[in-house]
Amino acid sequence: MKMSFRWYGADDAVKLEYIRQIPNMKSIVTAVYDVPVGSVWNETSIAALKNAVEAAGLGFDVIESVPVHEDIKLGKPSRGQYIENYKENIRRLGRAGVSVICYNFMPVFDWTRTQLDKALPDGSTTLVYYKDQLEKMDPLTGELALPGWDSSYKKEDLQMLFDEYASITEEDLWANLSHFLSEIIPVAEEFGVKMAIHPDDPPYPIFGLPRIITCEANLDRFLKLYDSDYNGLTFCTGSLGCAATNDIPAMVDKYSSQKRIHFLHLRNVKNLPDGSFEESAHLSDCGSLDMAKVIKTLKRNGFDGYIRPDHGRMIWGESGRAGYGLYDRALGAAYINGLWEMA
Ligand code: DNO
Repeated sequence: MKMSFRWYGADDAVKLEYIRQIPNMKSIVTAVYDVPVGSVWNETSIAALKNAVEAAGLGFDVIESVPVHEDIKLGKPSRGQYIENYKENIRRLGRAGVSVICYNFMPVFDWTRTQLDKALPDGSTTLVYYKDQLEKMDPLTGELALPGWDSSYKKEDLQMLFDEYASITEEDLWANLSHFLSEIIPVAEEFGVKMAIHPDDPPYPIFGLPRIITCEANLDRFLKLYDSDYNGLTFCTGSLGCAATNDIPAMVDKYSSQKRIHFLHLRNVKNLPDGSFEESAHLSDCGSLDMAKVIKTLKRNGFDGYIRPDHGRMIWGESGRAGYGLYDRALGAAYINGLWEMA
């Protein structure tokens, strides 16, 4: 496995120099944020990112994410141009040496939590998803925001998108995803870039919007839509693991032996009886997932893709991007290193 760490670019409070000091750190996971979703990324911005990462002694290998424009997910006639732009981004990133692109196909909202600073008994704070809080949230205010989300939506845009999605069924979303893959995967193959879809988080419809990258049956269906090594997964243990019906070690076993996992997000969650969940420290004992079994399985199956510790709690007085501070993610990386060595 190759250890990696997400970094939000020059204005990230977590400096590349600090990331480099985490033992076994090899690679940076990042993205260009200076153009709107759906546009072609400037080659100068890509080069600047690559230079900064490499100057810090780290690899520029994984992009998270090249976001997919909503018109592609909605299957609108205008999707053609956005798909062309997407292909051009794959070419540009491939030429810059990127080997994995992470993306998702969640309508409108990316990962969703209901509270970002829930205090835990040990004094740390964490991200949580409580069903009763979700029921009180209004997605149309334009005020919901999490790191990595498209923050450009105004109230009016959201209303329009919700109106458009009202007539989109899960089957429509599958058809639109299939069309997207049939267009982009040949380009990914040509440029040596492995595409790695991120599961929906949480893995079920929210706010009445459909979600399909949610469970084993659907991951099987997804991989069959385009049977190529270049059509693979970002396997996120926390996103899939907050549905208690997903058997995470078994799924990791299946997809890593098929060599379809190109990138892993390692995170633990504590599932609550009503289907709510709290993000926990990475250690198995702190949450509901058997992290040791996940790592042993990867090791047994010869996993050689990228892993990153996913969200951390806020500990030791750190403040910053929710889920993306330095300290708890670094502890997560150290824990993963330990499990890997023992495995
Ligand atoms: C959350 C992240 C996601 C992920 C996207 C991929 O912390 O894992 O936002 O980057 O879903 O497109």
